[in-house]
Amino acid sequence: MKKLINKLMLSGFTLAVTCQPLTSLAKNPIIDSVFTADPAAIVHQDTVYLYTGHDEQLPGKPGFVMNDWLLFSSQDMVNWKSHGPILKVSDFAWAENSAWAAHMIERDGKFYFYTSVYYAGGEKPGFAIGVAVADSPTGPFKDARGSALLTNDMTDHSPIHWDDIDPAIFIEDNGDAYMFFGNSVPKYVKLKDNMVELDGDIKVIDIPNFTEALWVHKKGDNYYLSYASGLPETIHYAMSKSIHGPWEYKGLLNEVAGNSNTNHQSIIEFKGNDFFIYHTGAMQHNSPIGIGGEFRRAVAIDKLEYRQDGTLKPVVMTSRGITEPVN
Ligand code: FUB
Repeated sequence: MKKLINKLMLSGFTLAVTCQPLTSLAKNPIIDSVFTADPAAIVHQDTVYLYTGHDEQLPGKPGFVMNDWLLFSSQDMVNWKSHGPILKVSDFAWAENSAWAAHMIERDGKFYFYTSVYYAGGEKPGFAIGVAVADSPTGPFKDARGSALLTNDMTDHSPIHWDDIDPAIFIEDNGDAYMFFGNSVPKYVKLKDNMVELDGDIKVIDIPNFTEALWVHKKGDNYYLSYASGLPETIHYAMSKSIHGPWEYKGLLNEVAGNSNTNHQSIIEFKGNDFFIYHTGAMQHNSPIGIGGEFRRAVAIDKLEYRQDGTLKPVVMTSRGITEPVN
């Protein structure tokens, strides 16, 4: 018996050692060398480019400290390469602080990076949306306008100064581009073909209990509008047959993400697999950068599953993350 136990322990040990490279690379949060938040991913030439915010707050202190945006890439969703900061608030000469949620989209070989930043100028100081552009997903990025694309004085749906944040861009098959955005009141506006000017009125979207973090994606002929709701935030979604709605509320997509009041999703399909990318405050205390929290968030990835009728199953958040490389 003792011999058998020894043999089992030995084979278990051998297995653990053999599997280590795979399991140690696959985990949630996916990056533990820096705090990352507000994921926005794109797929370009068989590579996932994951843009994130960068939480720099000290443990136990309140408030977001966010000065730049980071980029990571992967060819298999398991191994991630860091490209470092790709843009900082000070690259927008008109912006003051707060590198909040951003979104990336490619059009005609150019890469447009839309961001939320605080702008003290104008008639109504508050959060604004800027846009930077590059010829490659890794940059170098530069302010595409030299001014904000959308400022707080351009909307009056809410009295708060952070109601124009969290841009999410969607380009229709016919080339029409739209920017979804907002906190408290969800809104969208058409963009000109040059992607750096608004084209028409800002419209309000009818979805229940909206807080922030809009994300639009399409699968087949269904449009999906996901968003953060309540506080602490859970992610919910609605579906439509048109980018203009009406949006039919479908329910909960992701529960409160551990130890974080905010939750912010990015949804991609990569090599035929669907992924839900989000952030949590669940960084372990013994990580190289210490414990996570509300202002020390970290990006995690789990699978996204569709039902036969096109509706989405609630995401199962895991600490193991994506364990099998996607090839
Ligand atoms: O990271 C700062 C803000 O918190 C983002 O803009 C929101 O989506 C929320 O995650």
